[in-house]
Amino acid sequence: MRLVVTGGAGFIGANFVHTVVRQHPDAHLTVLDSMTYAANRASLAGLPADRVEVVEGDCADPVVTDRLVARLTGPQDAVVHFAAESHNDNSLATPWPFVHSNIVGTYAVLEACRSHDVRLHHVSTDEVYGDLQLDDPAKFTPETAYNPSSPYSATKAGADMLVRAWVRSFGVRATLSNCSNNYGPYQHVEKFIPRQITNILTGVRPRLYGSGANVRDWIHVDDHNSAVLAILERGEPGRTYLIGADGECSNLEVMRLICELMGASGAGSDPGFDHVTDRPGHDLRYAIDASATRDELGWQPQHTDLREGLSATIGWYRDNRDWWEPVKAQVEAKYARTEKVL
Ligand code: NAD
Ligand code: TDX
Repeated sequence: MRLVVTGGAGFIGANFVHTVVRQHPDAHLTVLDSMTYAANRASLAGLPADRVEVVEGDCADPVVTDRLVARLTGPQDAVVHFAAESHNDNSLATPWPFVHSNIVGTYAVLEACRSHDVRLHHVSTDEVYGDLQLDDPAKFTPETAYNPSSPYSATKAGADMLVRAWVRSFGVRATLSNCSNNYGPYQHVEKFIPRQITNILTGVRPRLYGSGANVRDWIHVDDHNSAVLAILERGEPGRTYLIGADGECSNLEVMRLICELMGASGAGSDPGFDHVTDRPGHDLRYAIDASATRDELGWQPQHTDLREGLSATIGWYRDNRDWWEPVKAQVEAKYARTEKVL
């Protein structure tokens, strides 16, 4: 099996590459990554060079993408498309890279798969569905109407629409998945959970947007990737699969848990963290109904205890300071330009 993994030097893509190398001794992977600020070559360190090839290139560049996709000629070969600009806060400051990578990039990947009749799995997000009220009994399903809020989620929604159109109009053999918030090793320190862990490790107070009432549906990255593998193996081209692990938690609850696990809960009336300026247009709640994916593919998440998953993730950031320390100060300086303690 040969796979082209776009965005394979980012958080979820790198974890995917490690998982495939471990679980599929027959697999050869080509990582296509433009090595933006979000990529880290160290995330792919130690992998066997004869099984993992790393190509630095833009998936929106039709020449490079077509050249790599053309090599996928076997029945199990596929493109797994993780590459994207992925951070909502950045999309509010500078939307263009999101349009380029998420929409133009997906277009180029689709055209290459169409030209060479190659199977594609497109990795997307629950954010395309917009947000839910806190007391809404409904969760997102594959039938929920798209209603994206931010430039990030709008460009992911646009990419999903391109994939669906290429399936219907050109018969491209593509599956889609929309997953909830991931956490785990190798996640960039700009994101909520690693930001708070590394703040505590560097003596900076953790930062909670607004009141912290917003709810995210957390899933361990390994569970996301096991679902992607199940879709590659057993998914039906043309179908959309929702991936989630029933991990709904408010940001305030996650923050308190991180502080407790790291012995940084503050004292007296001080909770140990600061409430800061809220994100403009901040989505209130995401929640995934993954029952169809579970029933049809026989997939089950394995890491459903958030306390356990967070403890292991904290341990990873403690043990891998070399991986995140070089970019930490720069990320905090960027946040400090707009963030005010409430
Ligand atoms: P990330 O930002 O950590 O990694 C993205 C990677 O894509 C980086 O290595 C970056 O260099 C690369 N990239 C960006 N533009 C590129 C381009 N034009 N050409 C080639 N490479 C490019 O993101 P992530 O959190 O690993 O997310 C991966 C995918 O999963 C994205 O499509 C994202 O929308 C989706 N997703 C993420 C989450 C989450 O919680 N992180 C949840 C659901 C879905
Ligand atoms: O310092 C922070 N404080 C805080 O309260 C940061 C960085 C975030 N937050 C809040 C905002 C969100 O409600 O925490 C929540 C999670 O924030 P992010 O980690 O930025 O994730 P989110 O915006 O929910 O999007 C993530 O999940 C869906 C990924 O970044 C997306 O790529 C994915 O599609």
